Amino acid sequence: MSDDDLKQAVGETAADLVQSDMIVGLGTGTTSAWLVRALAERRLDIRCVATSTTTATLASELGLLLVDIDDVREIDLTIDGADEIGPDLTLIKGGGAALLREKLVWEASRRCVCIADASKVVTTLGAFPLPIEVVPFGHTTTVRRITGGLADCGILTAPRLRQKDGAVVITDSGNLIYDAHCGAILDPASVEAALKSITGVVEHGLFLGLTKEALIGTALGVEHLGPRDFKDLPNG
Ligand code: A5P
Repeated sequence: MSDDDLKQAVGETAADLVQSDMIVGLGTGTTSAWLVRALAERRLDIRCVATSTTTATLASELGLLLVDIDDVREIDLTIDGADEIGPDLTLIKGGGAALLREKLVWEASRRCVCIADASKVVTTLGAFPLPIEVVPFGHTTTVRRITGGLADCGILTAPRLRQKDGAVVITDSGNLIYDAHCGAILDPASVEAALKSITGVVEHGLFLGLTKEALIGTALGVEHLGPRDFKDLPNG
C-alpha cells in the first residue's frame, strides 16, 4: 500500500468517529482532505470549523456546513494530520503552513485525534523541519533571536524562510514561515518555551500535550493508539 492509500484509509476511519450534531474541527493536509471527503459522503447534520482556507474551500465545495470558530463555544472533535508523531504523542505540524489556525482549533476542542500514515511516526522529533510562524515586520531580526533561542536549547541551525514555486509563502493570517532544521529535538518543552518568549514569533509547529489519541495507517490496517503505544510502534 502506498502512503496515500494509508492516508485514505485513516481519513475514512476517522470520519466514522463523527456523529450527528457535533461541531467538528477539520484539519489541513492530504490526510485531512481524505477525512473531509469521507465526512461529506456521510451527510451528517454537523457544523465544521476549518483550520485553513484550503480546507474550508474543499469542505464547502463538498457541501459541509462551515462555521466560524468564534461562533461556537467549544469544538467537540478535531481531526487533523501531522508531519511527525513522536514519543507520548508529541507532534510537529505546519508542513502545510496552517499551524496557527490548527493550534487555535485544537486548543478549542474537547477531543483531538491525530491521523497519519505510519511513516510519520518517529522515535525523536526533529528530522522534519520545525515550522515557525513570524510576523513580517522585523522578521530578519526575529529569526536572529530564534536562532539564538534554539542554540540555547542545544540546537544549532539557521531557520530558512519558506518559499514555494519561487515565492515567499504567506500564511492564512498574513505571516511568514521559517523552517528550522533541528535534526533532533531532545527537549521539546524547552524549545517551545524558548520560541514562545520571542516577540515576533506568532506560533510554532510543536504540538505538545494536545492529543491523547491517534489513528495510524499501517500495512496491517488502521490502529487507534494512545500515548503509551508510541514507544513500540514500528517506524514505517
Ligand atoms: C498543515 O499545516 C500540517 O500541520 C498538516 O497537518 C501536516 O502537514 C500533515 O499533512 P499531510 O496529511 O499532507 O501529510
